[in-house]
Amino acid sequence: MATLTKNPNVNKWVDEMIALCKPDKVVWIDGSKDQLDGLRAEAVSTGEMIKLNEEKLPGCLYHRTLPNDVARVEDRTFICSRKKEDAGPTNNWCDPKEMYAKLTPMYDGVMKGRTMYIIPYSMGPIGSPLAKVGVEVTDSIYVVLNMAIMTRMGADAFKNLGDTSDDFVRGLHSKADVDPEKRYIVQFPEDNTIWSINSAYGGNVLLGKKCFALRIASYQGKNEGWMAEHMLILGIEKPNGEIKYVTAAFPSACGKTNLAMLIPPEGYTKRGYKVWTVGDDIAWLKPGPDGRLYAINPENGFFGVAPGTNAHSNYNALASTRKNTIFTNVAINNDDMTVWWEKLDNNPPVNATEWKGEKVNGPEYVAAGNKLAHPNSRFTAPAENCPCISPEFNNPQGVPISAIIFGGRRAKTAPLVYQSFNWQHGTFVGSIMASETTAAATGAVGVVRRDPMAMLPFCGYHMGDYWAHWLEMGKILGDKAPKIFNVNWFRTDENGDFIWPGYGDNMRVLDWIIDRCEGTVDAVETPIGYEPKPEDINVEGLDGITTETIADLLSVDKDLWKEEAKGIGEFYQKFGDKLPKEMAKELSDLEARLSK
Ligand code: GTP
Ligand code: SPV
Ligand code: MN
Repeated sequence: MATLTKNPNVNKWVDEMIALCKPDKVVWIDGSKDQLDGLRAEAVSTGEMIKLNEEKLPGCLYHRTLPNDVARVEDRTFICSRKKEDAGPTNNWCDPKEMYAKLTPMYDGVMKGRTMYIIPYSMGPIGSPLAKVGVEVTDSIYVVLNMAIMTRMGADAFKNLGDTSDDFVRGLHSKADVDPEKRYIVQFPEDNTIWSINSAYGGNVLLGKKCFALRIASYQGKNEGWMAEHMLILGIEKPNGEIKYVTAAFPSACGKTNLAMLIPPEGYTKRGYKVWTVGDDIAWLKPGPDGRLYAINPENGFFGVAPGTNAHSNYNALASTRKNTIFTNVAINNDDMTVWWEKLDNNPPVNATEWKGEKVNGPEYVAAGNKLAHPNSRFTAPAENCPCISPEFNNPQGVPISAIIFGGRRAKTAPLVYQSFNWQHGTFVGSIMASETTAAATGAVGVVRRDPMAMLPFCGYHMGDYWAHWLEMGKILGDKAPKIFNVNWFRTDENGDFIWPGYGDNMRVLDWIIDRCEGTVDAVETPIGYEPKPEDINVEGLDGITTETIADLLSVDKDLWKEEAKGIGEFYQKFGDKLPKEMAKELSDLEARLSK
């Protein structure tokens, strides 16, 4: 099949990949409806995908991955910079020559008997000065159909690249035998190259997402003066019609999709507040012509966590999944070919197929303590389906950011919300983030670990250099820099239950954050930062949450924080002389304030 571009750099690289993988057939993905319909039909005919109820879930497909292939694999993810110190202490590293030598034989002939799909795509709106082009070759129709939702995919992406540029990210993916022992997710930042093999799941194989838009892009951003971050982007429309945009970085499965699509409590909607979603997972940020920081969402869809999503917790996410969506590893209701997952409602289907493919009686299966859907089961939904998608979603210039919010799952230490003293202190606040691990990556769940800026698994270079880049960006932005905050929706009581209601009620915290950005509300200075006066968090209409509860949620336990500071000191030691001196100073200042 003829190439879709005259660009010799693309064609040469594609020829090399064909020569390496030796597919029986090569298909260039032009993005046309006919072509995608054909691929959907093919995937359904081979059983790779299952067609869902056309009346209830029009255009929706189901896919099940192997039980050993259900999440990102951090221990098999590598940053192969030429120098080890450029990958830093938080990444797995291997010499690129060695890694190419190890993987090349694994790709040699891997697509014999298979078709190679060549996927051109744009991360960011086509034509945006912030957008970047990628090409992914893959032997998986599932990848093609997901990329069709998650990116601006097809021939148009090449328009953005032009006929001569070499500035595209080369992504090679083969599911191979889906052998977990031979699974590798490898970034070569200096080569604009990603090689992924032996997985067929989400973040491991949709190479535009974590591999490109975070790992490679964070490295590009450092060199080119911008930032690639694991952040949602949302707009808060106020009663006067003005919209303020904020970004928020929370670790995987810690609430980005939920916050990005929140529906404010009734007291707010009645007054005319509304939230608009620009992005739910990744933000690319760059100073604009007016000196403010602007953000685009490089993605075109949502790869969201299914369990926990329901009409009450996240109405807009659920609505986004009602057509043209791919469901991965949820349960099927065989009576009507619809989907189910934990907490969708209280009625697991009787005639169910659980996520591994076994037919079970849903209520009995759940009562026995099993899960019908995998905890990291996901939906891939087009952004245009989202009822609250921002009118600025496709704005090539992005949206101006007023506040950056960090947060994670902390049962005790972190208060509901606090504001950093300034950008440098805010960078420190991001760097000391810690959170309980979730099902989004393989490994133990619920263990507290440091996850700076929610980028631990996604920073494509030395984390010390990354913090230095943050500090540098702060200097460039000066007094136009967004204000930096930290939130925690996950403090628990003595029974281990969450105290804060979360979800839509998080609007009450955003409200204070916006007021702080506008300078219309006072704050209390604490050793860790500025906190609200408890009475400045609106609790109107909340059941069982009073200003006293807020005071409790805002309490800072100095002894716990002294322990925390010790832990931060130990963590910082890993970075050696790459730790910016500003960060060491912020830590000693914190310690001094705690001892006062
Ligand atoms: P990734 O897509 O993995 O990057 O995750 P994410 O940050 O977008 O996470 P998501 O919004 O999908 O939330 C994951 C889990 O956190 C779900 O089980 C939610 O129900 C839960 N969650 C989200 N927001 C809140 C909240 O405000 N309070 C509580 N208690 N749980 C929440
Ligand atoms: C995450 O794990 O942060 C995700 C899902 O957003 S994945 O695309 O699999 O990385
Ligand atoms: Mn994510």
